[in-house]
Order: sequence, then C-alpha cells, then structure tokens
Amino acid sequence: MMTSALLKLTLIGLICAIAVSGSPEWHNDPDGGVIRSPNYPGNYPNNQNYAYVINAPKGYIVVLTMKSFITDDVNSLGDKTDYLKIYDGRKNQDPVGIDLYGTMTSPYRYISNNRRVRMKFISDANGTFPGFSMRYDVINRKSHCDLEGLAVDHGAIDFCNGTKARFATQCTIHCDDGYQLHGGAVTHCLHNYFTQVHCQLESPDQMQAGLDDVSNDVIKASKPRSPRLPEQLPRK
Ligand SMILES: [Ca+2]
Repeated sequence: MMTSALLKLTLIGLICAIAVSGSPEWHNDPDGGVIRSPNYPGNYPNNQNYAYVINAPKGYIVVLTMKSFITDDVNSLGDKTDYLKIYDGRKNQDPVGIDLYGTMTSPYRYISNNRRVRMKFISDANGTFPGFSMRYDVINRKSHCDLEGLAVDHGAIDFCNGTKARFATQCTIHCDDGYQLHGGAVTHCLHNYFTQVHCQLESPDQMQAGLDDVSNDVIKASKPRSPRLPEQLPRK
C-alpha cells in the first residue's frame, strides 16, 4: 500500500516536473523587470530550448531594452547555433519580430505591436556564452507617447514626466532666443500623440514671416509611425 502510494506520488511529481520544465517563464509585472538567459551572468547550458512570455494588459505594448547580449555565432555552414527569437504576439503563427545572435556592440531596443511578446532561447550542443540580460517595460498607449516622434523646431525639450523606456506622459519645452511659445509650455500625450505647441518668431517684423511659415514651426509629433525601431543587432 505504502509502495503504491509512494509510486503514485513519485509519478505525479515526475509529471509536474516535466510540465514545469516545459512551461515558459512568465512576466506580468506592471512595473516591468529584468529577463535573463539561463544561468546569466554565467554561461548558458548547451541544448537549451527556453521560453519566456511577457503579458501586458489590454491597450499596452511591451518594450524590451537589451542591456547585454553575447551568444555563439553561426557555424562553418553559416547556420546560427545559439539565438534568441522574439515573437510579437501570443500564437506560434505570429510573426518573428527579431532573431538575435552573436555579439551586441550597441544598445538594442524592441518595441512590440502587441500586448504579448514571446521569446525562445535556443542553444546547440557545444560552445556557450553568457547570453543576455534585458529590461522589459509595459507601456499604456493611451497615456504614454513615443518620444522619438517629438521634435521641437526652434526650441528644446526641458524634461518629461512619466518616462518609461522612451515613452512619456507629457513634456515641458522652451524656445530658442528670439522665439516665443504658443500653445503653452507643456505638450501632453493624448491618444498616442503629443499635443501641438510651437515656437514662433518674437519680433513683430518677423512675426508675419513666422506666421507664413508656421506649419514648419510646429512640433512634428503627430505623424503616426510604426512602433518598431529599425534598429538591428550588429553582428560580429
Ligand atoms: Ca552553442
């Protein structure tokens, strides 16, 4: 009786262990966090097939900021050996956002199109390196706008509030000498775009010229853009 019960428990334990080892590592923290390859900063083990899921609430996107990345590179046939695949979405059919391997020589950031991002870290049978360490942030697209789209003609951004990765809720600007603020000193993030404020020529003589050219003086913040950066991981 005891033997049978023990066997049953052992079997359940084994099944659980198998299920857990095959389960992805989930990340749901609204404040974001850090994700690393297995055993980081030590070398990752060989023969890994390790999965991660970042799950943000509805209306949010995920921003990954790679702090360090080094894996085995391609083999003599030119096939990659160890790599990190980032899938933009929740299903296997979702497109691969990016496939990273080799050595990162400049900072890398990935901005998702979906609220869920899945990643898979693969290593082959020999040759290991430290792998990667990255930060993830989850961004509310209703309240946070992309700072990359915010440029002030004849002025500059002083500071931004609610900054997360390269997104913010509002920014305070000032104008260059000889230019005056119109529309207030603060641009707010509303529905994915910063509200328009602009710097206009101060001098009455120049005012008309400035007004004629006002369309060129507004903050160019409203142009819709793909949230994905064109950055690629430099390969060695
Ligand atoms: Ca390898």
